[in-house]
Amino acid sequence: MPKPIYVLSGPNLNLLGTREPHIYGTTTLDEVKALCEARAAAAGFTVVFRQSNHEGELIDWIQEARTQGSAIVLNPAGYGHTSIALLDALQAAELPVVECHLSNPAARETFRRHSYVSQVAKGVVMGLGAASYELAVEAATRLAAKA
Ligand code: CA2
Repeated sequence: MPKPIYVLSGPNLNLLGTREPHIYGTTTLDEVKALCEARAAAAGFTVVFRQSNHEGELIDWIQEARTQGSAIVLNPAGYGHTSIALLDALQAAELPVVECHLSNPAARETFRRHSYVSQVAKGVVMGLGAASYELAVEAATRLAAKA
């Protein structure tokens, strides 16, 4: 059995499906988890699916993925626009990284147009709601299978 795909979500994404559905959709994070598990299973992978509102906790999990995981799917949420520390952790992990976003940050405020995470991501999936996660997991399974 290959090592799992780590699917990590950043701050406020625990609110998914309960607030701002016009931007982030109505699917809850638990439902996103089920979609990711199904997509990974179809390719012979499992997922470790976690969300945190805390930058340091996300960094701890990226460090865990470095030895325990085969790829990382990350929705860094607001930290993508601000966190050099997350970028450093991802660089150190030396794993395929797929960045994902529910909304399309490029079509929103200008401050959302820059992502530190994109610098290390093999690919970015954005703007497709919960399907962004599913497609990011699909991409991660392909990258992990080739690595
Ligand atoms: O579109 C995305 O997935 C984002 O990563 C979401 C972040 C935002 O800062 C990024 O620019 C784009 C915000 C996450 C907030 O999550 C909520 C979910 C439901 C209700 C309220 C906030």
